Amino acid sequence: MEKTFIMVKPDGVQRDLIGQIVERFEKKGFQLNAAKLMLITEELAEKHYGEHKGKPFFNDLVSFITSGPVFAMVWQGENVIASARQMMGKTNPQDALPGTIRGDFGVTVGKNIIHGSDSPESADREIALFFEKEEILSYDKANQGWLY
Ligand code: RTP
Ligand code: MG
Repeated sequence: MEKTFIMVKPDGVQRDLIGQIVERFEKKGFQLNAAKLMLITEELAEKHYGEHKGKPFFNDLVSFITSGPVFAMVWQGENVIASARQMMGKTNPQDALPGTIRGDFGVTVGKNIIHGSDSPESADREIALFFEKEEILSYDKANQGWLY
């Protein structure tokens, strides 16, 4: 089953949006496979955002993403990578539609609340950067006898 890496960025954590963001993915119907509150080291930030090295916003991006706790997650489901990107909205919250996470909660491009992998290759790479294999749990949601 397709998996993606989703992260509530430091601004989303500071603004107490973890619960609402998790709820949107749960209500959509995706399955949470892994989650942790953590600090990103500079080394991890530079690996995670390696594709942006050399761009004018790179240093600000690294200092922002390492500035406080993030909430890192793995979610799974059919087409979850593209679907999550739609739920997040455009990179710049000014362009993100109402109803999307960035459209509803964000204002500036540098503080846009949430990260989500942009392709299957990015998802594999990012999940491996943030989680050990044993931390990722897929499970059967079939009735196990205690749902009434
Ligand atoms: P992300 O990787 O954080 O999920 O965001 P994204 O795919 O929508 O956007 P991306 O192009 O990968 O950019 C990574 C993050 O860099 C910041 N950014 N600032 N013009 C700017 O000042 C600018 N452009 C990008 C954003 O915070 C973006 O999320
Ligand atoms: Mg990106």
